Amino acid sequence: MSEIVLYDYWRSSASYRVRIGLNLLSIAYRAVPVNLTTGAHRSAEHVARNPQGLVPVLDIDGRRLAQSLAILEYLNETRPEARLLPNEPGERARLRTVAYAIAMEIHPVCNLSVANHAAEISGGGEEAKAEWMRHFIPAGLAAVERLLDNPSTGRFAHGEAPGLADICLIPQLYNARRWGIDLSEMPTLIHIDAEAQKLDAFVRAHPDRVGPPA
Ligand SMILES: N[C@@H](CCC(=O)N[C@@H](CS)C(=O)NCC(=O)O)C(=O)O
Repeated sequence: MSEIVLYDYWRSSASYRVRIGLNLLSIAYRAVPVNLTTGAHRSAEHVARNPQGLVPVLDIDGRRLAQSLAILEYLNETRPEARLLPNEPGERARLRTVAYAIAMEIHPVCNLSVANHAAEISGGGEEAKAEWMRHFIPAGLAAVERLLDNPSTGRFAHGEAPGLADICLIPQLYNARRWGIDLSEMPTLIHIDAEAQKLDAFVRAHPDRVGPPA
């Protein structure tokens, strides 16, 4: 079997998602850091891996995959033991709604390259960037809190075991805290975060555990 290699960056939310997914499925991998702060993701070497110049990229099963949700769905579909989404179609759609609300709505708007550009063209510098984050992240997460107000939500977004929605949520909460966003009005999100932090798969994927590139 070919070696599984994850090209990632410690503070990248999308990479953090894939680290959690791999850990939950007990898939061992070698991490290769791509330093976003030095522009390594725009190097010819990395653009050859992913024409978008983004992390994560995963080499697995003789394939090279990008886009965290595509990677997670691939793992879910190819590993028989994987239960990242429930079987019932309505519940699957509900959990995908939560995952997409984070990964396709909050995250792209608050990607550092987007926020940096907004700060640059507004001339507002670091304060404009922080204001941008404080504008978009709480509104997005407040909607996720309401989406999770559902009888099927338990310790996690779907019952007692973590899945795709939680994998997207936990890195977004880490990111929100980095920007000093007040989550106190979001008890369900705080509760799920606390439950996730009890699990080794989430603890080992945490940016503080991974640390910056040497
Ligand atoms: N939708 C992509 C997002 C990937 C992404 O935006 N990655 C960020 C780090 S979280 C990145 O590589 N940023 C570099 C840049 O924006 O130049 C995914 O889910 O994989």
